[in-house]
Amino acid sequence: LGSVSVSSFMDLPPRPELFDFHGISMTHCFTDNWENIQNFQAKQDDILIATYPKAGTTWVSYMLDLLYFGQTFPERQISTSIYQTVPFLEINVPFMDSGVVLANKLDTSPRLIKTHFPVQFVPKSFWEQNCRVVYVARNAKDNVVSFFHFDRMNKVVFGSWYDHVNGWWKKKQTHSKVHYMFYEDLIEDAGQELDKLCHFLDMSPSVETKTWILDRAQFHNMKNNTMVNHSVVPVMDFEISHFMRKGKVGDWKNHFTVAQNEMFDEDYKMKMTDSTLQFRTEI
Ligand code: PPS
Repeated sequence: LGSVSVSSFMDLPPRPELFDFHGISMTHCFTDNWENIQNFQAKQDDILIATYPKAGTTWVSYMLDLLYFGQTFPERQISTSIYQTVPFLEINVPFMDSGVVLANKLDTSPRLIKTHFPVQFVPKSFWEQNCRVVYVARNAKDNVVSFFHFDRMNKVVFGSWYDHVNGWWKKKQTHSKVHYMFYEDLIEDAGQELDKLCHFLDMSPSVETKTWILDRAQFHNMKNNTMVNHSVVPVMDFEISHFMRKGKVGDWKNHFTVAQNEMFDEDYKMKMTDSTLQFRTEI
């Protein structure tokens, strides 16, 4: 990735078309490598970071990377981008190694692997190996705003937010190794969320280490860190929008009109009738 210059924007293919893939709207970048993805061999200690796009994937991925490797491989933090340290399993685009290739190249233990797949698309070896999964969810209003801005510079789709957050929520009820987190909780008290994460992972880092992780993973520090701020990705035009854009709860209020908000609430209520999931749209 690092070798691709921004000037190669001009050579990039047009934005991919959406199509129905097993009932989910997808683009070919995430389905072309389907067989290799489905045959991916997970290892017992792999950690899968699963999210609907724009819910806090990079934030939690980076926290996990710092937690496991921040102290032991400090050079990794300054020389290796998050695409390599936490490969995006289903990605398959011409200008870089596929997510499967990158994940298979990882020689760390554990391997940290990112996916945006709805739960039913996850390769079965992750369940067979009883891997830990960290799922991050974000309230629909802020998620859609973040998605909207990202979509102005790139395209990423993984079907309905409703199906995604509820599908993974259901999985959590039957699979003890799914840790379900909320973006809003992270914003409110990242320290507490890190403690819960450590408990789930059976880790007990020192107070100093946790303070260090929390500092490195603050929004403004990540925004200025080229290894995690996605500035090396040639398909993202930061003149249009930034990847580390605002990092807030409640930005939807700057985007939704009163009428849109009412319509949204009505539709939300209908779609979430059967769900026990509770989100906060402000804190
Ligand atoms: S992606 O493309 O799906 O992997 O994007 P993802 O990382 O899931 O989500 C990007 C949004 O997360 C915000 N973000 C953060 N917020 C607060 N603190 C920290 N440290 C942080 N890191 C990433 C990022 O700014 C995007 O949200 P918006 O609302 O667009 O700012």
